[in-house]
Amino acid sequence: MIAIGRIGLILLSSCLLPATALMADAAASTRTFYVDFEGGSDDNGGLSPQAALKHCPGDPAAAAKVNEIPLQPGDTVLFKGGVTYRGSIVVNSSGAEESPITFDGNSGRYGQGRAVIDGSEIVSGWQACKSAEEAGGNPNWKNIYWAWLSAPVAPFSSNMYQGEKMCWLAQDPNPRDPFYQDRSDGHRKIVQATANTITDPQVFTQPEADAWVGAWLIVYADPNYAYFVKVTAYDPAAHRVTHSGNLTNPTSYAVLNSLRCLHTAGEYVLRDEQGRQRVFLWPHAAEELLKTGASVSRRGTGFIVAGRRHVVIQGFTIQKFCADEQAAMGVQVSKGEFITVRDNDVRFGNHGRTGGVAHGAGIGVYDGRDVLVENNRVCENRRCCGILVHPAKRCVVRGNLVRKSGYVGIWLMRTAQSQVVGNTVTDNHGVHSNAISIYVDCADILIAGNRVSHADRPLTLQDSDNVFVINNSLVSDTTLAVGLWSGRPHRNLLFLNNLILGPANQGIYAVNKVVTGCTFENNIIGSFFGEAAIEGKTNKFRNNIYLDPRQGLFDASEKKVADDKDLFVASEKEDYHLKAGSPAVDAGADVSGLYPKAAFPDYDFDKDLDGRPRMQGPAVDIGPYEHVPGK
Ligand SMILES: [Ca+2]
Ligand SMILES: [Ca+2]
Repeated sequence: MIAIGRIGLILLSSCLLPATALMADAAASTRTFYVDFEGGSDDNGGLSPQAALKHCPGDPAAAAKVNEIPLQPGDTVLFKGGVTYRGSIVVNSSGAEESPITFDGNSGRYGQGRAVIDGSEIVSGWQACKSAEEAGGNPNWKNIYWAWLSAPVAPFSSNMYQGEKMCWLAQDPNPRDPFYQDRSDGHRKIVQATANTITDPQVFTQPEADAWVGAWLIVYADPNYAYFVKVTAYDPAAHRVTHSGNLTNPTSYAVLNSLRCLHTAGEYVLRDEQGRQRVFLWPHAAEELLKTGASVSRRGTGFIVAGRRHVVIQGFTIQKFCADEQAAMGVQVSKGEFITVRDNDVRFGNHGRTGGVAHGAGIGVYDGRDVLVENNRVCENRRCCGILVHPAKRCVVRGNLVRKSGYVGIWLMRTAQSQVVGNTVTDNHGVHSNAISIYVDCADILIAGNRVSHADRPLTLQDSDNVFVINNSLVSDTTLAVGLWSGRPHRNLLFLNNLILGPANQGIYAVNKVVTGCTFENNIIGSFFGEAAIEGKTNKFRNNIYLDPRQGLFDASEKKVADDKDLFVASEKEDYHLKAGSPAVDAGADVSGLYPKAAFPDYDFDKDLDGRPRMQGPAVDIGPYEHVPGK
């Protein structure tokens, strides 16, 4: 029998038995509660599909008697598949060793497909604009529809969607990719500004004193950050707006949330009128809007697991969480122990805060112990991290797909004895967004078997010790592949069998002057570069291949390969497997003695990135993929 307590994460994360087997063992003495948000009622007992509850125990919107149901170790709360549950769930009980409390959104035995936990509410009652005047003079008025909101939402947490199609606060100039609305691409350069004004005779030309009431600005200013500020006054004669910020060295800006910015399908504007709020939208599809409405986010977090132990959350779609001035979270674990978050789709979140640099996350672990975040798909969360762990001990982030996050894909801070393994992180191009970051006093971290592509800065490390980077493909399409940031010295970093490559042969960028006690072996690296070259004496270099012909070699076992076509099957198609005859084949050393097997006994180090046995042919290859002889 699997043991999840003192033996801890070693067995938990090895996942020898699925959770259903755990539940089956305990089933005789435990219960299944059925939740059907569409067909259930809080007057029911919940213990059969016919007597399903509407709300889950722990939802603040549930009837008092539902929230008084004490969930017990071994209980399962089964949500009806295919049903959209509009609510937030605060897990209010703990399971026990071998008997977790399980929240299940896709058991296959109740409803069809996944249950959806949704942070939004539908806005209906849409009407077509009947004149330009009704649309604030907008020449596109024939495409614009409007509706009253039942309660106000803040512009940056409104997070409007038409079904699965994202809408965004109207912006001028139009953002290049509205998902990354806070990027400065296409912003206007600031010519004249103070800490709280912008003067622009090209843009602020309207004679009406109320021309920019309700508008917001995204302003880039020191320290290289996007600030969201509200327009508070407008002086037509001076072509100047005053805003709520107090900014140093503003460099570029965009205007938002004005009908003057509404130029394209997907954009919307929120206006306060007569004590109510009206939304104007140029819909993706007008017929669909009139039939099914659009959604705005009303809740900030899907599942909150605070101070609980032995809880499993699995099989859900968790979407559209965003609230005013809150860090958005699909799943938030705080002060939780022995928590598993598995096989969920966490998507369409957005971050509601306008100030500060704190961001939300699809899945956030705060002060967690023995937490497993496994096989989730965390996708399209704006201004959010994919998976944020800060701080934690024995946290395993494994097998997740993290795609299109607005901020860092997977971020560990103040975390120890933890793993980031077997994840795919891609399409990660937000402001200051690295794909995987290990920062602020992390220690004993395994980064292995991850595939990062189409990302700014696939891996960045700062102020952390004993970080083991093994068998990863870390490819950037924009910039450096690995950043060793400044701070205290980097100590005992181990890089084995990685591909570390950015455009123009960028590789590992070292800001820090002191990188010491580190080992780089069997890697394919674009080059080392940066403000402080890593030096060869206090670090060990063996059997690395560099693609930059200017790269100096640290050790006689290393080589330069000027053309990546000699190494890979088809790098132009992003196929970085080694081709037959590649100088990387059988050119590595056996580094198995360096693997941190004692610290991570459940990880199989003897496989390459494809899961094949590491040793093929007479010797180990360089890079993450072992070439199969004869192929
Ligand atoms: Ca626009
Ligand atoms: Ca080989």
